[in-house]
Amino acid sequence: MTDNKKMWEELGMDIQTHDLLCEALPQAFGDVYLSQENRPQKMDYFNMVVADIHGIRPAELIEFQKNGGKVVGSFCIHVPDEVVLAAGAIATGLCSGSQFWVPGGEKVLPTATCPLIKASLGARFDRTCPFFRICDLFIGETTCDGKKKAWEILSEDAPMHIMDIPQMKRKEDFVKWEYEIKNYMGVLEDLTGNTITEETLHDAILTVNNKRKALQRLNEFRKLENVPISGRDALLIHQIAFYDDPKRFAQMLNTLCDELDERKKNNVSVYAKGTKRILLTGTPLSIPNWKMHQIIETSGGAVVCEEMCTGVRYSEALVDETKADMDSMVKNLADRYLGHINCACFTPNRERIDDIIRLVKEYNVDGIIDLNLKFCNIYDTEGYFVEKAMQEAGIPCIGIETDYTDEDAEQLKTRIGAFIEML
Ligand code: BJ8
Repeated sequence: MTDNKKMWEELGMDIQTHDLLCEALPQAFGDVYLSQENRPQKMDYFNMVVADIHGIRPAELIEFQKNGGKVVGSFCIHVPDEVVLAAGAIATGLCSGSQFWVPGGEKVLPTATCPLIKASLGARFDRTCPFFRICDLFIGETTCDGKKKAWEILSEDAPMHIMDIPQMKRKEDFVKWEYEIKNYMGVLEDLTGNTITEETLHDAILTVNNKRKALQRLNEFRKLENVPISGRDALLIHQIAFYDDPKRFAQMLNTLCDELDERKKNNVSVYAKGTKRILLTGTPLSIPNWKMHQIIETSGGAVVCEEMCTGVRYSEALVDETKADMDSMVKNLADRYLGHINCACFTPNRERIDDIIRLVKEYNVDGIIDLNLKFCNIYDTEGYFVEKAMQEAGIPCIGIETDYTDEDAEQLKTRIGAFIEML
């Protein structure tokens, strides 16, 4: 801890305020995670990462920078990590999931902005998150209006590059996204002084694919009748995927999956028989936002799948692994990063609805919770189609809107408990 303090001071953080966060996190983690019964032993690694989330990984990033390395932070799964790795830099996620940072964001943003955006800006402006101090470059994207405008404010304080994501998926939009990726590659080459080669890009594609394959392997276990790992633990792993070293992460997750294989052989389940299987869809759940999973899983439900960016939207599709010339590999990246992410920022976005229906079958889901972060207009509006399609398909579905506070926890418990009861 003393070493961490020194590091945080050197990063120019507001130590006093940050201490308040450090005090609150272990309690929250204990309540949601350590209170679970029969957790896989190999969750130890992920527990350790969270226990020292502002210590271990930031220290690694700083060490990397001391040797001339650059760290690039991003806020959206449309931004391809592969090109960051190919340029010899480290990519890290930056989306913030704690109410702790929201008031700081509200100093510069309208209150009617989603908590994810407010928390992200608050973490930077309040100087209470080491990741937001460390990054050499911040990558924004033009997905939703809230983010677009927030990046302009963030750029007053932080070095930013913005990727202009198309809002449709026509042929010309893919061409445009290829252009954006190439442009991004140039920015990274300038930042790092390294040239992205066919070799480094191909290696990076394999590295990120391997991380996604490990997540896919994890999610396969969640399709079983006897689910050997809780939704809470699976969520935590997906959240850590955005921060951790990708090779180490894949290795540690595969080790956990070996343990889950054993559990599968022995028909071990972390849930009692008859627990209702829930699919969560909607806006992302950034670390440490564990609220919904905690409520569902202490109200007679099991979260078996997240159709979310902190879920299968991140892990399902792979980039074509064929080693090819630069243009072809960039095209493959564009295909994956535009074609296979069904964010509500697209119009139309029928593929997301199709995905939900497919996932319901694959994960043998009893009911769907369509989750919206307060003030996220695009997901809220798209909820119309989600609920309509589920009604047509005869799949029970409930729409929930919430934020990062605990103020509505009791009310949510009542609503979710009643929903699960009627499944
Ligand atoms: S690909 S979901 S990570 S944009 S919740 S900030 S949309 S107002 S986070 Fe997202 Fe990329 Fe889409 Fe995924 Fe805006 Fe909505 Fe807030 Fe959101």
